[in-house]
Amino acid sequence: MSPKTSLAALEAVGVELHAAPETWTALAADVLEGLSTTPKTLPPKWFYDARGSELFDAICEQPEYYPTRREAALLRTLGPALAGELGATEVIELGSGSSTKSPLLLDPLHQRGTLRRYVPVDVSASAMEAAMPGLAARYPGVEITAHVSDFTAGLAPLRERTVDGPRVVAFLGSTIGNLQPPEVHAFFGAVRELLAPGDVLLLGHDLVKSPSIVEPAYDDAAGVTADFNRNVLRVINRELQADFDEERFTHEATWNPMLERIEIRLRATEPQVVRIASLGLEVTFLEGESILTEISRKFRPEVIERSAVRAGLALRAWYEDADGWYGVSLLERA
Ligand code: SAH
Ligand code: AVI
Repeated sequence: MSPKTSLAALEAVGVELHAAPETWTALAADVLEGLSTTPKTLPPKWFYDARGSELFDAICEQPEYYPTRREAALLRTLGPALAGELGATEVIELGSGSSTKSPLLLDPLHQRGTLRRYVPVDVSASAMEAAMPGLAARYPGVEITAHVSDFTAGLAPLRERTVDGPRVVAFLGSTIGNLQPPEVHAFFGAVRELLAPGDVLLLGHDLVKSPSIVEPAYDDAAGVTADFNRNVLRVINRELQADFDEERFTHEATWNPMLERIEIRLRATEPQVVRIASLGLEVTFLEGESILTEISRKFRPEVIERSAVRAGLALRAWYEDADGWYGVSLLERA
């Protein structure tokens, strides 16, 4: 699973690349573990090959998928004040994807003349490759160091500082909602190690609201989210020589009121046996049996604050939109 991103292409636009791309072995281990247990699960990071990253961008355009528009609106309002308050010289963005909202933070920092370095981090080499030339042209003189890596696998390579001044670690899009609580704890702990006094974590989080709004956001009428969900089967077919028939799995997005999260599944329409040749594995599905492919947690302020405090972070500021659909917070090292 080597990234298609070519070092030469990125270097040509002045971007330094650090690649610890996802390996075949990591996918094999996750598939073996996730499909050999009941209930079956797969980690959501495997959605994001080139097609998956494009499908995610298409999800963001769907009328039902409000989080992107809501977060962008908040950042558009907050960006200039945040830039003034933080005066950041460096922005590390975790799960940056195609960096569409990044300019809402980077532009005001650049205009104030403080921005020196931008460090996007994402497992999707293709999203990185597509986004970087535009950003390099937009911010002349700003050092861009792209990391193709898993942000849950430790952030030690990001600790080193090459520019003086305040650092912002941005984690946007409510990607935090795709992490289980123990993963959030580990993630916050790792981010804490990146922060010195004066630095902040800028976190975007979707908030708890009526399932009548949340469920359609994950089951759009055009079927883009369904296609995104099935993409993980295409990734496994390609990388592990499997024979999943995506037509025999339906997309499902249901609100879990106890855990306040959307649960995204692929449900077998009929009994079937899937062969994963590279693993020498046969996976049996009963009719109606599902794979949990993603959770998308929705948050209350106290849940964010409690998780942060447990990991040695403190909530410095909380912002949300007028009807409380989406929030952005600033966290710092306690
Ligand atoms: N921040 C962007 C993209 C969100 S989509 C936005 O707000 O629109 C989630 C992004 O996180 C995708 O680009 C995906 O490739 C990346 N991602 C998911 N799991 C990851 C992981 N474990 N490590 C690094 N990147 C990950
Ligand atoms: C990336 N992440 C925050 C998205 C979400 O809303 O949980 C992924 C997604 N899955 C389906 N639609 C969007």
